[in-house]
Amino acid sequence: MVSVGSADRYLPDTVQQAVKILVVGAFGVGKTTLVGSVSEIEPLRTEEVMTEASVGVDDLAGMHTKTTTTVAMDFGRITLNSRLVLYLFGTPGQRRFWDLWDGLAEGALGVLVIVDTRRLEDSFDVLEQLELRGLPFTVAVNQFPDSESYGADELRCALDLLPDTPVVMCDARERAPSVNALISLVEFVSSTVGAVRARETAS
Ligand SMILES: Nc1nc2c(ncn2[C@@H]2O[C@H](COP(=O)(O)OP(=O)(O)OP(=O)(O)O)[C@@H](O)[C@H]2O)c(=O)[nH]1
Ligand SMILES: [Mg+2]
Repeated sequence: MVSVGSADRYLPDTVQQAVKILVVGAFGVGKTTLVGSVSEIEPLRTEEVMTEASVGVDDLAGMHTKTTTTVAMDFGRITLNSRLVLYLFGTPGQRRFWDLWDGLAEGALGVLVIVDTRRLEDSFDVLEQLELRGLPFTVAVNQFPDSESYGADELRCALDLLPDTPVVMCDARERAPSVNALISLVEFVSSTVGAVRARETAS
C-alpha cells in the first residue's frame, strides 16, 4: 500500500473530472491487492477471514497465503493526472456475492478485469457478466510466480475477447504496472466514447 500523507487526502483544485471504475475478477485474482497498491487514500476494505465454511466452495489452489476474502467491496482513489481522478470500486470475487455487482456497477465508466492465467476458466463467467451489462473493459493479467506467460493475442483468443479489447500484464502488488493497467482502461474508454460520438455526428 502506498503511504498516505495528509496532502494526498485532498483532491488538487485542478481536478475537473471524477470517474468511477469497477475492478472485477474471479475469486482471489488480486482485486483487493491492486486497489490497495494504487490508492492514494487509505483503501476501504471489507475483508473477512475465510472459515471452514469456504472449504470445498472457494478454490484456494495456488493461494497459500490467502486467509481473507472481500465480502462487500474495496474502495480506493487515484488522481491519474492533474485533471482526472478515478474512484475505484473492487467487487467481491465469490459468486455468492455477485448480486452486489449491480449496485457497484451503477455509473461506472469502465471496468478493469483482473485475470489469473493459472485459472483462466474462472474468468469466463465474470466476462459474461460484463458483456451482459455492456460495460467497456480492459483485461489486466496478474502475474503470479508460477503463472505461464502468454501473449496478449493468445489470451484474447482463449478468453474469446473482441480484437480491440486491451490486454495488459501487471503485478497487482506493484503500483506502477497497476496504474498502467488503469491508464490503458481510461484510454480505451475514451477512444470508445470518441468513436461512438464520431458515429453519432456522422449519422
Ligand atoms: N505472488 C503474487 N501474489 C499475489 C499477487 N496479487 C495478489 N497476491 C496474493 O494473492 C492473494 C489474493 O489476493 P486478493 O487481493 O485478496 O484477491 P481478491 O481478488 O481481492 O480476492 P477475493 O476478494 O477473495 O475474490 C493474496 O494472498 C495476495 O497476497 C501477485 O501479483 N503475485
Ligand atoms: Mg478482494
